[in-house]
Amino acid sequence: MSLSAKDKDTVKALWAKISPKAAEIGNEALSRLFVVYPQTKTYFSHWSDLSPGSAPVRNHGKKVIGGLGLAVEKIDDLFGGLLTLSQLHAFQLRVDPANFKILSHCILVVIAMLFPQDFTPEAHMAMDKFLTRVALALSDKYR
Ligand code: HNI
Repeated sequence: MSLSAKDKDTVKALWAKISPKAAEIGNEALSRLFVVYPQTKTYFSHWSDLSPGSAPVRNHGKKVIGGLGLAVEKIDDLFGGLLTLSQLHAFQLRVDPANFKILSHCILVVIAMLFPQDFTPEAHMAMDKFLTRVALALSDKYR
């Protein structure tokens, strides 16, 4: 299931609209991840505070959305563009790839919540496909 030219255009247009709020999106998505799916907290047990909106949650939220911004830039070559991040998540962090789907879900929920007008069914589908491809690229180095 690759991204069509139209999917890519839709993702880029949505991203241009929402990326000014990257910090808020990241904070909301990670805050929800830890509350709704507390099993995901195991990877972050070295942090001082995992509660919604805490400093480490905000800080890391920015990084994750920055990673997504990179993915939008590299949308024509996600596997190459996300190689370093894939190696990090596979070899160092050893994040179970099932978690990518869970985080993607939280990101979609947050975009829908913050940008209801822009989150059309078409934008929803394109973003869902994009996040699925990003997860696949991030899992590429697992085996
Ligand atoms: Ni992820 C670090 C991007 C999903 C657990 N992650 C990062 C960094 C980026 C990033 C960027 C910082 C790298 C650096 O410092 O060089 N992560 C992404 C993206 C996704 C994602 C784009 C999916 C959309 N990461 C996940 C998921 C988990 C996860 C689903 C686990 C539930 N990531 C981590 C952990 C770190 C991390 C753990 C290190 C954090 C720290 O501070 O120790």
